Amino acid sequence: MNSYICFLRLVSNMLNLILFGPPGSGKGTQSEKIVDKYGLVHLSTGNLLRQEIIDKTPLGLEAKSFMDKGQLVPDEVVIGMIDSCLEKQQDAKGFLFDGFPRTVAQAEALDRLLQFKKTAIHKVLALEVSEEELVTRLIKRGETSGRSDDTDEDIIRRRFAVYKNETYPVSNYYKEEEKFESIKGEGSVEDIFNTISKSIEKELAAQNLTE
Ligand code: B4P
Repeated sequence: MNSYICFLRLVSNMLNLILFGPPGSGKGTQSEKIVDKYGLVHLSTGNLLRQEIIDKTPLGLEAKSFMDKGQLVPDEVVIGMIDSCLEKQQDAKGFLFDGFPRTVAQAEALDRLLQFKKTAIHKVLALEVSEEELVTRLIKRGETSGRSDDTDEDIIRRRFAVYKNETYPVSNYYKEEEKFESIKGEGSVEDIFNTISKSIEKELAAQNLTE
């Protein structure tokens, strides 16, 4: 199916996806390609928080103290941020949530926010990558990104511990709703994107959003 047809079909119905996975699993990398092909609105809490830091807002200053230590930013801060983004995007054909939800409380809040818009999450695509590969990727990104949370291996390892304790349980939340799908996140960016595209197109077909 070509992306133009996909885009047109989405006008009459929303498609809401979550890209899930540990730090450095390629969520940001794959998100760019997904929103480009399917015309979804990209909501990355990591990007939104980094922009708040650049703008030196009070929210950004609060967030920075957590992010620099490899911790999660408090739920109420992140949920409030997503709420106001959803409000501003009344005409969206659908959303791609990247790096959100990261706790079960965030997942529950997202369900409530989408219910308010008379829609829901349709699919959670989870990128699976080994921890050693993740560390290698993040240290490499740290050499050029200037991100303070990528340069120190201890902080990177702390982010994985936070992922296991606080974020991994979110996968069970969506498994119970039968919305969860694992995607092999190692290999070339293009091959991973092809697998993701196949899964999205299956979902579009299931929703009768195909030709
Ligand atoms: P995020 O911005 O979400 O970033 P991330 O998890 O570190 O990385 P991502 O998975 O997007 O990886 P990328 O594509 O860049 O979070 C940063 C911080 O913000 C969190 O630690 C937390 O403090 C805070 N935060 C964000 N959301 C929050 C929330 N909801 N609640 C609370 N706190 C929150 O890829 C990584 C690297 O790998 C790149 O260099 C890329 O080029 C490379 N790469 C990608 N795909 C590859 C492939 N197939 N092969 C080889 N390398 C690849």
